[in-house]
Amino acid sequence: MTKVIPASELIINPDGSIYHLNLKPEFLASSVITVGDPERVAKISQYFDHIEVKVAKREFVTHTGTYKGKRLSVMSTGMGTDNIEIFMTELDALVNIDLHTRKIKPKHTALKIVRVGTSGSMRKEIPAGALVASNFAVGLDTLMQYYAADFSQKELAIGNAVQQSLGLGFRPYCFEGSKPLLERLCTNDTILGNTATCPGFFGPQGREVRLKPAIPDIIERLAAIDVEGVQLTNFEMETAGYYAMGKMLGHEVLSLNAIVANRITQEFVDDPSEVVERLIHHTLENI
Ligand code: R1P
Ligand code: URA
Repeated sequence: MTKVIPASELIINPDGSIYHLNLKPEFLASSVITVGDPERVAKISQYFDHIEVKVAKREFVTHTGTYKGKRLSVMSTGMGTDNIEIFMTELDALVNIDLHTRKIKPKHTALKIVRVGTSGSMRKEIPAGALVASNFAVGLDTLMQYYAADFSQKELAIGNAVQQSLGLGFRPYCFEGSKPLLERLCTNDTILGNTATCPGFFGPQGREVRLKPAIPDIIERLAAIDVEGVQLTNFEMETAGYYAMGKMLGHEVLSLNAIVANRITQEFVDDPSEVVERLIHHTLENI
């Protein structure tokens, strides 16, 4: 007998929508494009043939419609893996939990989820303006201290190498993205990379404004790691959380990065909207 999930553990709003995302199951497409910035949702859905649903609550904005006849949802998450934990759990509940009986459905549904986000390059040869698909992602945050997950030998080795290199008191978690999505979305105009997901934009990515980062050479230390040919290429703040939650919940997830800054050459793109727009078209055409 599957257990009934109590109201305190999975909160449903009075109208039957899920607590933070404010969505009912019928509002969600099985292919989902995710973005950090709520304003980026409309920048993607403007290309839809038509929009059937628009819902917003907190940083979670959803537009569902069709692009060239294919049903898609575009959703914003805000910044950070703590948001991704909420986002992925509720997204999964929309398809894998019967919200009326509060029981796990006997048949699992796997969603396709593609992140379209901005990112900073830690490699001279990956310039601002490039598009990077994340093969592996390493989370420097502590989200996975609170979940039990299975790691491959390679994922464990990468996590260990990062822990050793940064001298952290916990092992960063590493997961691989979806191979089928990578095959479709990592095309000639996309660089295959591996992403460091950080619990902040400034100190945790080695940026010094008024405060000195505790690991000032974090870029050099991360860039020097090589585990069976896996080298880290870029910084952002969500990908490892997506890959961890996606793997544990059984969804296909891929993160695509529009590189807006190069941390080695210290360049920033003249027009961030241009590279993001290129990534949006790339994603809509290939998802
Ligand atoms: C920081 O500026 C934000 O940009 C990146 C980081 O992951 C972080 O969320 O992604 P988005 O452009 O999707 O927000
Ligand atoms: N997002 C990040 O998290 N870091 C960058 O350098 C650029 C975008």
